[in-house]
Amino acid sequence: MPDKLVTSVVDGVPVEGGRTVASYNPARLDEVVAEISFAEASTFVDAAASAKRAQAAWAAVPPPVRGRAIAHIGRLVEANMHELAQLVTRDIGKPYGEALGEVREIVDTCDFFLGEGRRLYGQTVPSEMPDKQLFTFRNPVGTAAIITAGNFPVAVPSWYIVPALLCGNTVVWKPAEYSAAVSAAFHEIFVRGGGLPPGVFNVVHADGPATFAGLERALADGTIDKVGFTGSPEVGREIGALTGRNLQTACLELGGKNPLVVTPTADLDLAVEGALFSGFGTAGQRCTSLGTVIVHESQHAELVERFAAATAAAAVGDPTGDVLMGPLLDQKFADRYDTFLEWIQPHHTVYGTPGRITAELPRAGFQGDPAAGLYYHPVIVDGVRPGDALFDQETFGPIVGVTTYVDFDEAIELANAPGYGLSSSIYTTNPADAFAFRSRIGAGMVSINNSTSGAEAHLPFGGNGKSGNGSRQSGLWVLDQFTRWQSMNWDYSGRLQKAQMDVAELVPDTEFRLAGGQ
Ligand code: UN1
Repeated sequence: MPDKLVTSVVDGVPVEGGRTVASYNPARLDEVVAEISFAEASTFVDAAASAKRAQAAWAAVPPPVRGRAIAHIGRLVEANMHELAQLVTRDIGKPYGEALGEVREIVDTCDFFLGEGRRLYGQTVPSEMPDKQLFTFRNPVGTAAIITAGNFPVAVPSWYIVPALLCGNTVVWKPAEYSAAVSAAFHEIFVRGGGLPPGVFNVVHADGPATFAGLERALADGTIDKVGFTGSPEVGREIGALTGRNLQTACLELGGKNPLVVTPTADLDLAVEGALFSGFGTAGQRCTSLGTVIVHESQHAELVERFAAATAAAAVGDPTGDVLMGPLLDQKFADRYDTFLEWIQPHHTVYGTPGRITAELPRAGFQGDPAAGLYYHPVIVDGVRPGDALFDQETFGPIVGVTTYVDFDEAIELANAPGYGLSSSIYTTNPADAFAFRSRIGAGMVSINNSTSGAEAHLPFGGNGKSGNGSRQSGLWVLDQFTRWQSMNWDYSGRLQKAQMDVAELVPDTEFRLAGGQ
């Protein structure tokens, strides 16, 4: 039985919605993790209004005090680390070791931003006129609507919510429908740990259409000033269009078709390890997951043989155990993944069994009961080329393509061809290749001799092309999402000094020349 009904929380008060839906453990489909009360669009509108009302008082709390609130949140997350990680595993089937890493990512984010409360630096800038000083200040944007996916149900929300709060914004968070139980726990820890006043951090559980309708109204009302969204490029475009019509720029973190290039000088064992983790860790459901291995033709046969052997030997099964891969996140993702498997074509060579792990299609060494959950076989599809859907489009799930190249230019062309630009990787022992790859790849993130996934929480995270609109999360760079620069000038000369007009100039001697030969 689920512990409790998960509801939205607006202005510190639980709000039930119009319908209740059960959320299941994808590793044990007979286990209901929580009953979720889904809100109407009007609840989102109310939450935005509540955030708006609370914002001025929150912005008036000195930033170092807000930094202390973030410190306390980080401590409370740490004190609840195992319980929260267990809940991540129950809610979305993420293997426990990875779930623990995900919870640590919240703590890392708090550790970084608690200090930012004592910085949030502005600048003093010299004026072109005497007795006048110029300054810059970072101001909060106002209210932020944060809409997140469920594959990282707590780490990615923390990338938005921690800096948003630290910078003096108030928040309306709309988590993924299928990760509502762990989202509710995250919300409670944040509100309690931070001692956050009502309205500072609201959570709304709603489906996509209700969220979109609510967001549209809140933007028109002027109660939402900033939108952060992590999800698909299709929804990202909609959010981008909606915010653009309201003269806002959203922070958009969308999907990826992340390449991993294996050069002739690569350490193949390392490359295989990286491909295995980034291809099949989180069952291939990270936006940073490996899309296509692009291997030099001289290494192709050896790489594919070792990668296929490593994949066949990988631990798959119950995510409470020590496995590389658990189930897919939710039935919705399993259904969509089935359609990606239809993209396999006769000219492809497939390693592994495309489809669900069942008694008829068993997997040797499976840990647990495959019939209990949404378990799929990891598959490698060799011979993908531009023009194949499998090469061109993101396939959220445990499927990795392989293609070959002849010269370095071709490797770069193939790596950039799908038009995403989130993460990328190259395996090489030649520094010239590493730097050439870095400068020519379109991705926002580049790994050298490391997998495409597993970014650290204080480096800029974000993509280009179909992967986003150039916004960056994490570290100092996300401050530009949640603050606006304000400039101030202060003239204490006692007279009106007009910029560009009352500027004293020194008189340069442009005619002077050194006498030759002296
Ligand atoms: C995502 O899948 O949306 O870099 C984020 C990584 C993780 C975050 C992934 N730290 O793979």
